[in-house]
Formats: sequence, C-alpha cells, structure tokens
Amino acid sequence: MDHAQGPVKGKNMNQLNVIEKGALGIHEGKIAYIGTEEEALQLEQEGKLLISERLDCQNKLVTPGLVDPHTHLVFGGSREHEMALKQQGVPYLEILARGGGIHSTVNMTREASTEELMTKALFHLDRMLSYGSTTIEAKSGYGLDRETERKQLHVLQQVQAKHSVDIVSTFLGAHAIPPAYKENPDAFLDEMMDLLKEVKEQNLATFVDIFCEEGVFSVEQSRNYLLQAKEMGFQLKIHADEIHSLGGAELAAEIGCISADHLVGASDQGIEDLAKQGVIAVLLPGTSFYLSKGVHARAQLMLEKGVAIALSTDFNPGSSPTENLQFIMNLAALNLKLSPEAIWNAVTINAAHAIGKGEEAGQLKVGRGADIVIWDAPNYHYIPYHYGVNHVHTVIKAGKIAYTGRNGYVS
Ligand code: IZC
Ligand code: ZN
Repeated sequence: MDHAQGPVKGKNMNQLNVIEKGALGIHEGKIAYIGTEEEALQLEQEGKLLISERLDCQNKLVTPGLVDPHTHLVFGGSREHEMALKQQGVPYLEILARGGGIHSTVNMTREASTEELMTKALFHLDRMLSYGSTTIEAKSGYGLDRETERKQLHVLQQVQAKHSVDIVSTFLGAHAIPPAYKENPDAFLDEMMDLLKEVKEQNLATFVDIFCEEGVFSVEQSRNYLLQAKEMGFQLKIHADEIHSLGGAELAAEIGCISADHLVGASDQGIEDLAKQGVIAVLLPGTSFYLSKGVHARAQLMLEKGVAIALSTDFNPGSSPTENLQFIMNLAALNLKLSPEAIWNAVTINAAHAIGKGEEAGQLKVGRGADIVIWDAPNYHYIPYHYGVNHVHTVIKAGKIAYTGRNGYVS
C-alpha cells in the first residue's frame, strides 16, 4: 500500500507496509534511509551510504512512534473515589449530574498551581512516551472559567518546552456546564467563545472541541459553537455519540470536523456521513472498557463504509485513566475486532492525520523526523495480542534515544 496521501480509509486499513529484515538510517534527527539491511549494506560498500554508528535491533519489531490523538493530559487530582459509585452501577452521566465527575476534576484543577499541574502533566507524558507515544493531542476543559482554561493551555505550552513528545493543543472549554450556568448554558458558551478570541490571538490551541452529550451540550448548541470557532480559524473536533446516539457523527460531517471522537452510539447515517465527508473516527475502546457497559463502537461497519479509524487512550481521570496506548491496541483487537494491520494504521498514520500532523508524524519516511519505537516483539501481530505489559524496548524521538525499557533492571 502506498500510504502517501491522507489517512488510510475503510478496508484499506487491513493492509500495512512491512519491510522484512529492514534497516533505517538517521541523520540529524531525520530519517535518511529506509529499506532492507541487504540493500543498505550494498550501498555502504559502494560508498553511497556512510554509516558512522550502528544500533542492532536484533530482529525486533520497529515501527513509527505512536500517535495518541485524544488526551486530557492536564488536570488536578484523580477520581479513584468514584470507583465505589461505579461498582454500585451509578452511571457516568449521573455522577456528573450530582456534581461529581468532570466537576470534581474542575475543582481540583482550579485549586492546583501552574507548577503542580505541570509536574503532574510531565509525569503522565513521560509515561505515555515510555509506552511508545511520540506525538499526542491534549485538551483543556477542566477549568470551565477563563482563568483555569487559560492556565491549562499555558501548562501545555510550558510542558511542550520541556518535553520531547510533540503536543497539539485543543481548547475544550465546552466540556461541561458549570453549576452556576445550569439554567443558562448558552451564556456559558458565549463566555467560552469570548475566551477563544484570546486563545487565537496567543496561538494557544489548534483545535476546538465540545462535549456533545445528553445533559451536557446539545447538537444545536454544538453546531452553533463549533461554527463560530471555525469562523475564527480553528479546526474542529467533537466528543460525539459517546453515551447517547444524538447525531454527533452527522453534525461532525455537516460542519467539517477533522475528527469525531468516541462514536459508540453513532447511527448508520452518521457512519455513512463520516465516510462521505472524510471525517476521521477516533475510537476510544479504553473508555468503553472502563464504563463497563459492554457496548462498543461499530468499527467493522465503519470499515465497510470506508471510514478512516484512529485509536486513542482518551487519557483522563474519569472515564479512561491510562496512558498506555498498547492496552488500547489490545482492546481494539478484542472488542472492536480490528485486524492487527488496521490497529497499527489507527495508532500511527491515521492518528497523525486526526490531529493535523499527517505530513509529519505516523510514518517512517525519508525526510521525516526520526520518531521510532523498537519493540521487544518478534512481529507486529504480537503487540495487540500480549496484553497488560509494556513491550517497548527503546523509543527514539527526533533521532535521539528518549526512553529505554531496560533502565529499571539492576542486572
Ligand atoms: O473527566 O470524565 N467523557 N469527558 C467526556 C470525559 C469523559 C473526561 C472526564
Ligand atoms: Zn475526551
């Protein structure tokens, strides 16, 4: 398959470019050669390839660095105290309606200092890197007021300055309705829209996102809000049909979102619309696993209809507390019935396209940044199969070793 143009769509996701006994050259942080080892050695003999340093990958699997296209990286505290409620069967949206859930994280995020949020975000980002992610998207959305939304976006900026993983920022001020605005959510959306002007001026986010869900923001409110953001020059994302089938997928197609995320309840029409308009479906099987309702996004139908699927952790303290994209790959195999080939496309090239990084991340190509994972695995089928552990041997970010899984061993 030539994956040069755009995301990989539909059934084409079941094909993967694989080089057996491959070799990869890095020069000044970029990929300078990719091909077979035999050809590389031949070129070296002919004086056409200069190799100054060698890293023997010992027949291990080598892939592009993973791309995690939907995370809520910056937040205060955690929500383990909600586990008992979950076990009693209290639904996610009910916990939110009682003032818990997102609201409890909002309170902890408001209380945290910039430094505290940064230390914590760096900790989680390190862990993402250790599991193989070299590019991620990260959202605000735990402020729901000007000061704290701003604080989260500034934290992302400062984290980026300190960390090698590339971060694409999304403004998710429309993540929940703060209690003070319960009777007037439109006034809250107006306030977030006003803040967006500043976000644009200061270039603090690339994308604007909204939680379109029963009891949160309606399809009409989402359309109105996102269209204003589009007018301001933002690209659009949407939390669509996560729990209820509201028509979020249809809306994403109608207004030209780059991705529609979750889609567990997406309708047949919604799935057709995504395919037709080329909206990438970002599926989050970790969230379905953690909400424990036994319902999953209809990934097979999406492939049949020609949708491009990406996969993500949805890392957040409430509905998917994990930084581990490898576990998401296992869940995609078991619960979405995706093939290993589709899963790899979904966490590399398609995930990159879902965050506007399709020309930079997600593929091993000459001239691109050398973002590479060497895995303690004999082949690409192995990672979605052997679950619950970290298979990373080495992560290389922009040509430099950024993590090695062997660090912790004493002997
Ligand atoms: O903190 O619960 N679904 N937003 C929409 C989330 C999950 C994050 C959270
Ligand atoms: Zn989310």
